[in-house]
Amino acid sequence: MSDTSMQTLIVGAPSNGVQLVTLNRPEALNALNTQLLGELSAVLDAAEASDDVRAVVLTGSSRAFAAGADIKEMAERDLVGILNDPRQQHWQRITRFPKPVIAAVNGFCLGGGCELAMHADIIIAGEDARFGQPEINLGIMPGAGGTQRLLRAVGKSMAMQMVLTGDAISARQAQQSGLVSEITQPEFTVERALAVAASIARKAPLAVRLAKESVLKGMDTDLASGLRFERHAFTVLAGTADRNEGIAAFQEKRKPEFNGQ
Ligand code: DAK
Repeated sequence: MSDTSMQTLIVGAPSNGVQLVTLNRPEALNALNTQLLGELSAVLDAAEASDDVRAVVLTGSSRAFAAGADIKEMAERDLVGILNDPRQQHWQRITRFPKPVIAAVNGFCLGGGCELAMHADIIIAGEDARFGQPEINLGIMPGAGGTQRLLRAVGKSMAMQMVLTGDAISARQAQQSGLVSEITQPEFTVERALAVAASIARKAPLAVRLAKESVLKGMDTDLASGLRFERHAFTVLAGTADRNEGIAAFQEKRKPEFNGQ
């Protein structure tokens, strides 16, 4: 199967369990307009339903992962328009996606773009990437989870500095503060993200799903509740065929063949 072109995305055919999704609005540095978010939602709907997709890599261009929400579109929305904003639903869809998502970030990763990257489970960045929440310069503030996810990713002082000054940080600073897990040369960012995604795609899908859910649970609950969730998730996996297969394969000194059961 070949790549599918939507109007604002290029959607790769799943390969080795990994689907590559490329934001494609070069004229606006991949600014996230309603159409792009709607198309991304539709792609994630299909990816969730497909057994061929076990992980998603989300990327932009070498110049920009995404330079934020589309400011020109935002300018047309008044208070009522914001309350009824259809983009809220699309952000919810992205938040609820249960399979692993890896963001491969080069260039500008700003505002809603940085928030989108933070919806991913892992961020791999090119060394020229710039991460920022510049909304304050427009007289607004982050609205797609930036104040909360950035705080959890980089801690209070760095989050405050980024949100209150609007100044961007480098890929190196982002890695030092925990926002990014790996830095690559820009031309290898997508390749590296695909390799990490392929490694995850070879694991038992139910274990991956519950492990992702457990880590995310830990971001918004106390330790005791998080540990309780982990124990339940761990126990559920004891009833899966893939767990039996993983243990049998280890004992028989062969590679496991997981089938998501
Ligand atoms: N929106 C629309 N167009 C954009 C854009 C954006 N965010 N960023 C860049 N562009 C367009 C530029 O207008 C320009 O188009 P033309 O004017 O040529 O037609 C083209 O992309 C190239 O940009 P530049 O000419 O400006 O390129 P430079 O290299 O000189 O500068 C830059 C690159 C990234 C530094 C600059 O473009 C820039 O500062 N862009 C704006 C960055 C920004 O402020 N981002 C935050 C936007 S506010 C919410 C969810 C999300 C949000 C809010 C609510 N809810 C669910 C409630 C998010 C808000 C935001 O992200």
